[in-house]
Order: sequence, then C-alpha cells, then structure tokens
Amino acid sequence: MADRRRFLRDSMLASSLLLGANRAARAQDASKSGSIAPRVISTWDFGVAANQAAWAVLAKNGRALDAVEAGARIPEADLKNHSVGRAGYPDRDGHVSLDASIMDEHGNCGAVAGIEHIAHPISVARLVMEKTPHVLLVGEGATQFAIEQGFPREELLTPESEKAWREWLKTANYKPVANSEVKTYGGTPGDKNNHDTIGMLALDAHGNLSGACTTSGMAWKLHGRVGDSPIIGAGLYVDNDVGAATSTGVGEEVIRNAGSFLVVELMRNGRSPEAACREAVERILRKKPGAKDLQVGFLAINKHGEVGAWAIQKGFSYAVCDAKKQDALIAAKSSF
Ligand code: SD4
Repeated sequence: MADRRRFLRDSMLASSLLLGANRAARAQDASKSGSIAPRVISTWDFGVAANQAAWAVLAKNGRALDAVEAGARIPEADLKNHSVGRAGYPDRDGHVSLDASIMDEHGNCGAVAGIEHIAHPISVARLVMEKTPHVLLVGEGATQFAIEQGFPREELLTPESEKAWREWLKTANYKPVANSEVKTYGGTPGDKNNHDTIGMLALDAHGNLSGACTTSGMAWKLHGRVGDSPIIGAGLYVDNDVGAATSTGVGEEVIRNAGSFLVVELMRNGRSPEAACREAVERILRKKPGAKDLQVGFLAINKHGEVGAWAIQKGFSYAVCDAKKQDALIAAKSSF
C-alpha cells in the first residue's frame, strides 16, 4: 500500500514537473527575440503603404499595438483615399463621421464611433483604451474627449469629397457598391457611392498580437449610422492566445454575425485563418442569401503568423508585410 502511494506521489510529481518544464520552454521560445517572425497584414490595396509604416515599428522589435496605430494613420491622412479619415466621403447630411477601434495583446480595447472633425480616430480610440475606464465613445462626446486630449478640431470634408456628395444628392440613392475602394483609391473619386475600411493586424517579435480598424463608414449613410469597424467582435477582435481578425464591407452584415469574434473562435477550434474567414462569410450567406450581392471580407492571422482571408465576392485584396517582402498584395478567395 505504501509502495502504491509512493508510486502515485512520484508519478504526479514527475508529470507536474514535466508540465512545468513544457510551459517554461514554451514561454522561453516565445520570448526569444526574433524566434517569432513579425508580420503585419491589412485590408485592400491601400494596406501596402500602411503596412510599411507598421513595419518600421515591427522591424525594430517594437510592439504590435504601436505598429497598427502607426499603420492605420497612413490612410487616415491620405487625401486620395475617400474611405478612411480625412477626405472620407460624408454621410447623407454632409458630415464626415469616422469610426475606429483598436485592441491589444492583453484584451484591452478602445473605440470611437461617429466622431467628427478629428483626423486620426485610431489614435483617439487608443486613448479611450488607455486613459478612460470605457471602451466606446460616440459622436460629440468622442470629439470632446479628443479635443481635451489635444487633438486639433479640423474640417475633414475636402472640396473633392463635397463635390462627390453634391453629385450624389442629385439622386440620393443609397446603394452599397462592392469593392468600390479599389476603384476610388487612385481612381476616379466622386463617381462611386460607397467605400471601405482599413483593418490591420500585427504579430510582433515578442509573439504578441494587436489590431486596428478605421473608416469613414459607408458613404452617404444616415447621420448617426455606426458600422462594424468600432464594434469590438464585429470589425475587429484580438485574442492573444489564438489570433486576430478584422473585416471590411457592409458592416451591418458583419455586426449581425459578430464576424471577427466568430473568425477568432473558429481558429480557436482548429481552423486555419483562411478556413475560419471562409466559414464566417458562408455563415453570413446562409443566414441571409441576399447578402451575395454585397461585399464582406474577413482577414485573419493566427498566433503562428499564418494569414488568410475570404470574401463574399471577388475583388477583395489584402496586403502582407514581413521581413521577406514588404509590399505583397494578395487577391482574397471568395464564395462567388
Ligand atoms: C462599415 N465596414 O462602416 C465599414 C466600412 C464600409 O463598405 O463602409 N464598408 O460598414
């Protein structure tokens, strides 16, 4: 009996030592600087330039959170881009109102929705996360907070965007157009009545994930409309144990299905990033077959740095940047 007890005690001790050793080895692996290949990915063709700003942070072993904020600020400031930040197309009433969210490796998150007159909503979202006990500030309260934090109050409606809005007012027909950002960015702004978002996800050399998402939302939306981008779990979700996901396209369809959270949960259950994005898109289509005429795209990265994407329709692209190549632009697979 005493032998049996000793045997049980010894084998329990051995297995807990083994567990402890495995855990320590894993932690050591992850913390060895350079043992994890940093990578940043983002939605659409404007993601290429944004990734490079993020890469400047990641390449110096910087934090993923700093990388995604730096990256997202690029399209926010780009006057040629009518779907994010300054020069974004306004809502039905002519207001440029912006949505953004950010999430770090600890599960902290912050967001602003319907913020006006502030050129960098992603940086305001970060301060909501870091300086307030809240997650989401909206409308005038978000603008007030930004101004208190030292952001300048600016006119974000450019003459070009105003011209496009006045053109739209002639018919005032609200109809989302798939992939319009491809056509508007560097193309002929003003002739399209819809636009899109940058979602950016980064894995840093310390093995930590963060994400950012920023947009001026659907062009010509109702004043006060909020899309998926500032909704944690819809437009963005990060779980440092599993992976991160972001979305673009018609936000209502993403919100209805808690899209980015769904993608991360599917990865947690063993799917690759691409398979997880695909299942999330197909769930949207199963629940609402009419969504086949719209565009929604998901982009995801897992804890190992594997990336994948899927969209309802052809035309969604994503940019990937790592030590090997800084300007890759990949056409996402799609259900149609
Ligand atoms: C939204 N997903 O507000 C965002 C961006 C967008 O076409 O306008 N997509 O729904």
